[in-house]
Amino acid sequence: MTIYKKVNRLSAMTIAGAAFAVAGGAAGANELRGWNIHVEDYPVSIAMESFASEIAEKTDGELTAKVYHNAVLGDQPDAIEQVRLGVIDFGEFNLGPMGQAVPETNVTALPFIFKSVPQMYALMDGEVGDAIGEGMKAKGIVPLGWYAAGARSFYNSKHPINTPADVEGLKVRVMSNDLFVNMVQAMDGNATPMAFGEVYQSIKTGVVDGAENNSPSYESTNHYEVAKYFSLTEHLIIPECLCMSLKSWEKLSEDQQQIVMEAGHASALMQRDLWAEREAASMETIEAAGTEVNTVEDKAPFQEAMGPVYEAFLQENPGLTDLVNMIREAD
Ligand code: GTR
Repeated sequence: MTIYKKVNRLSAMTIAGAAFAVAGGAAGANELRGWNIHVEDYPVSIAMESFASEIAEKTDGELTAKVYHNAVLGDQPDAIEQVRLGVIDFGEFNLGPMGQAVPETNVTALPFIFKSVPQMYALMDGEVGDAIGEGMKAKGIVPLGWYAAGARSFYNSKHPINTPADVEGLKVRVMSNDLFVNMVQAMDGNATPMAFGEVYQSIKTGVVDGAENNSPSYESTNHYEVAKYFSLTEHLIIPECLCMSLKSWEKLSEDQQQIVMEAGHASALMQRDLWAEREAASMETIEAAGTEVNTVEDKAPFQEAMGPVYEAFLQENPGLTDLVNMIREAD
C-alpha cells in the first residue's frame, strides 16, 4: 500500500500532524506548507515548486514554502477545509470541489459554461475571475493565480461515448460536488463521488466503469490502462487555483504578501505553458498505448441534456444568476 493511500485513511487533523512529522520537525516557523494532489512531474507540481523557490529567493530565506505532492496531506475536499482553517497554508485546487465551500466557484463547474479554454483564461483574468476571487476570500481563501486544467472528457472501460444515450447506465466517478452528480444523472448515468486516488483501483475492479478528466490526469494516473475509451466530450472547463489560506496570508508582512502574490501570478503563467506541452505529450502517450480516442462530432445534445442542471442550480442560487449570465453572454 502506498503512503498516500495510508494517509488517505487518516483524519484531516492527524494528516496535518503527520505532515509535520514528514517534514521531520525541521520546518521553520516561517515555512509554509502546500497541498498538491498531483505527481511530481505534473505541470501543476513543477509550477508550485517554482512558486516555492521564488518565495525563498525573494525573501532571502526569511519565508520558505514546502509542497507536499501526491495528496499526502489528504483528499481535495479536506485540504480545502484545512486551507480555510489555516492548518495548510496554500494549495492548488480545482474550483469544482471548492464549490461545496465557495458557491461562486460552482459557476465555473457548470457543464459547457465556457466556450473554450482560451475564453476561460480571458474571463478568469478579468471581471469574472475577480468576482469569484472575492467569493473565495469571503470564505478564507486568497487566490494567487489561475492555473490551467484544459477540458474534461469522459472515459470508460465499456464503449466510446458519442451521444448522451451512451452514458446511460454507466457508473461514472465524479469529483465531490452535487453538480457533477446531477450532470451524470441528467444523462441517466450513475454518478459516484470518490477521491482522485481511488479511481484507478475502482475502475480496475469494476466498482465504476469510468470517470472524466483532462488528458494529462487520465495519463498521469494510468487510468488509460483500465479505461481505454476516451471520448472528447469536453463537457467541463474548470479553472484551477493556486491559493493561500487567508489566515496564513494575514500573518505575512506587506512585503511578503507582495512577493507571494507575484510568485503566484508568475507560477500560473509558467503552468499554462507547461500545461499545453503536457496535453500534447499525454495524448501521444495514450494513443501509443492503444487508447481509443474519439472526437464527439455533435456536442449540442450533451449541452441540451444539461438544461435541468442549470435550472436546479439557478433555482438554488438565484444570487449567482448575473455571474452565470456574464459568462454565458461573453464572446
Ligand atoms: C484533476 C485536477 C485535480 C483533481 C482531479 C480529480 O484534473 O487537477 O485537482 O480535481 O482532476 O478528478 O479529482
